[in-house]
Amino acid sequence: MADLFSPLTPHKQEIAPGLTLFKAWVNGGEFIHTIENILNISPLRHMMTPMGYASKVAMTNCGPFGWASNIQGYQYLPTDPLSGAPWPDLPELFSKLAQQVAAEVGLDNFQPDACLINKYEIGVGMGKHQDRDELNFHWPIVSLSLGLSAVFQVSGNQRNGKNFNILLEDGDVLVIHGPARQFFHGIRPIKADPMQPNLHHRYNLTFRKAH
Ligand code: MD6
Ligand code: FE
Repeated sequence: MADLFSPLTPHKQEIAPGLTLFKAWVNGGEFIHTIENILNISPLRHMMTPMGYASKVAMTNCGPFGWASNIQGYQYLPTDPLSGAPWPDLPELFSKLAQQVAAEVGLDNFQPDACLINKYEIGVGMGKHQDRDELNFHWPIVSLSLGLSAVFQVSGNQRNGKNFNILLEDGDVLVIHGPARQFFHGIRPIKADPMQPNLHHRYNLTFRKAH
């Protein structure tokens, strides 16, 4: 009950139907060690896009499937193309968080089988896209932000629709499901934070059910 009056009490905001933000939901620091263990097995890399250039965001995966991009397109793969070995295991810390947050929006038994790890350096953003490589859009995408803040721009069902900006800060979790599941969204180039000059990047983890 001591938490009741704490300004740090986590909170939940429904931004639009199917788009729910959980502010300061986790202690970001608790995730960093686990991420570093994954990166030691499947390092971050700049994947080729179908447009023929290397993505500015560095990416890797953990879990039974990993999202991969190459000149031919996007797909979920059971193995890391760099090593030929399975992607690192999905840590229980990750699957528990994803399942708990999905349950908060009324989706019970969400069992993610893929976690895409994105790393952004200062000045790097991500273009507008939809996430539509998963088999069943009933399942949400649960997204965790760590480190530097980002502006997440969402424009509904149209790539060029009116943008709505959502600030994603360290420890925030965003869930996209239902009528928002295929909304177009992107990330504005990440800015340095003068209050945290030793912070040089942002991680985003997205928990998905690929198959
Ligand atoms: C990012 N996130 O936050 C990129 N996609 O760096 C996404 O592209 C995303 O946060 C689907 C659902 C939630 C997301
Ligand atoms: Fe996305």
